[in-house]
Amino acid sequence: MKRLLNFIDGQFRPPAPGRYLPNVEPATGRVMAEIPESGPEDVDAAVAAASRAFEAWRKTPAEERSRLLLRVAELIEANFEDLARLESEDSGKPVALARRMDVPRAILNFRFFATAILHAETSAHMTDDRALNYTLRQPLGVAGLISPWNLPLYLLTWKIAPAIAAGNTCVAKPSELTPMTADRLAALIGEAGIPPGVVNVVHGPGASAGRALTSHPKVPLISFTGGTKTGADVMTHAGPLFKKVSLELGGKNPNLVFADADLEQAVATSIQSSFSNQGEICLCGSRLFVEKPIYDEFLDRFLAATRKLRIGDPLEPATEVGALVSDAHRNKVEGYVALAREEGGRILTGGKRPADLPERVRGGYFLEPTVVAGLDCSRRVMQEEIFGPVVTVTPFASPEEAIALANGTRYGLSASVWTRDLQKAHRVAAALESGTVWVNTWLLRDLRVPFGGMKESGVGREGGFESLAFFTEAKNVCVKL
Ligand code: TXE
Repeated sequence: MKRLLNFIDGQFRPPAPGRYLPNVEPATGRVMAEIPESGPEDVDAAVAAASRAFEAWRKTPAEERSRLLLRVAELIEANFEDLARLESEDSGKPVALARRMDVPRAILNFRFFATAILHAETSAHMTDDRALNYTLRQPLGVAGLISPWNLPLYLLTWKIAPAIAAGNTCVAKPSELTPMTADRLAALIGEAGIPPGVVNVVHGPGASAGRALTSHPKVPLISFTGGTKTGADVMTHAGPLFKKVSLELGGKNPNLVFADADLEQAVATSIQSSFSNQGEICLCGSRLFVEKPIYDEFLDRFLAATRKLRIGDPLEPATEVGALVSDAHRNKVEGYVALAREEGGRILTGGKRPADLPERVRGGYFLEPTVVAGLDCSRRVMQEEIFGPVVTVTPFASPEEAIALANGTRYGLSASVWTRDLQKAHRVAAALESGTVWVNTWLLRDLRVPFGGMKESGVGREGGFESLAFFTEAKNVCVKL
């Protein structure tokens, strides 16, 4: 069986405690690899390597850093199929989705930041004829990068690429549930010629390896994507050390369908936004609100399309819904389905483990796409992030009511609005408490735009120059004239 190692100072090394954790393939329930159960000693070694590498890396010309990052993108492209398959096996997601989204985006992340640094500008402020101020943007040192299991390679590269493009070195801690593509990426980074110590990967549980990173005094910035509760723990440890912190957390995203929407498009895209990646995307629209005049028709079409989704072996190219990431996570999601019934909701479709799965995946963590109606918006099922293939549907009577319902949670990550009325679209978009609002679309991402959440969905923004700003320190130089 494959045994993963940490990647420290350009070499694969066993963890200091010598202990390993099983890594399970969610579609089968079988152990597919072992991963290091790293602790503070391993994080210390990685931070020391990253600190040593920093002085030379920060002085490496942008053109050279860019060339090396582009080389990583080429190598990911050359290993496209392997990475897509590995991501699917490791996370339970359909391989078709990994091919369409995860791997292309990993390539783009490296290309985007490799070229962005060639176009970076800085600002100057003249203080009348008395002084010239200019802003230096300098890397901070060792960046701590903690990523989740839902989009493993996609989100890890979204952090590594801007961090090192800006001249920092890093220690990355991928999710212990999905370590496989991070391990492969580490090898490709070495092969690309990125100097030893610039990128280090430490595997292991959040409570040991993750926390060792957030509380490490020599790691001045942390970029974290994961659950809101974990985000609070990151803040608790990073706060007293005054680290720069960026948190991308959970969502309970509203999807508002007005009566004048293009119904066919709204239904087709809402199926995607509800069930893509088994609902395990922080941007999934898990609360669907539909204006009363079209509620019945929308629901009929939406339920018919939900029932048609092909659930099965993630490695089959035609599969649209794969397995949830773990047994524990499926239990959590099933707990919410039971809670929906207790809270007075009606399960219109789904809610069960699928029957008749192919032989290979009978032991996997599958759950049918599930639609729940009839819940009051104050109920827990409508307030808490479920992060599975479960969507609620609720009718509304006016734009004001839709906005109030949409904003009525602790979260504020993203929202979708479906309408053909341009003015209404702009008005509603402005009123939504949400880091991103999509109008007549979902998950259309331009890497230049600011990305992040309001309220308990996060702190800070990444994306484009916002990422480069996060991964650098702005220094004002004031010269008297
Ligand atoms: O994620 P965790 P979990 C949500 C979703 C899910 C819930 C819990 O609702 O059901 O969070 O998921 C590392 N210090 N999202 O518990 O724990 C961990 O090892 C430092 C939303 O699986 O947040 C992993 O690398 N690090 C989300 C990363 O944090 C710690 C994606 C995320 O894991 C740590 C995932 C600690 N104390 C879950 N504890 C999104 N917004 O995309 C854990 N980690």
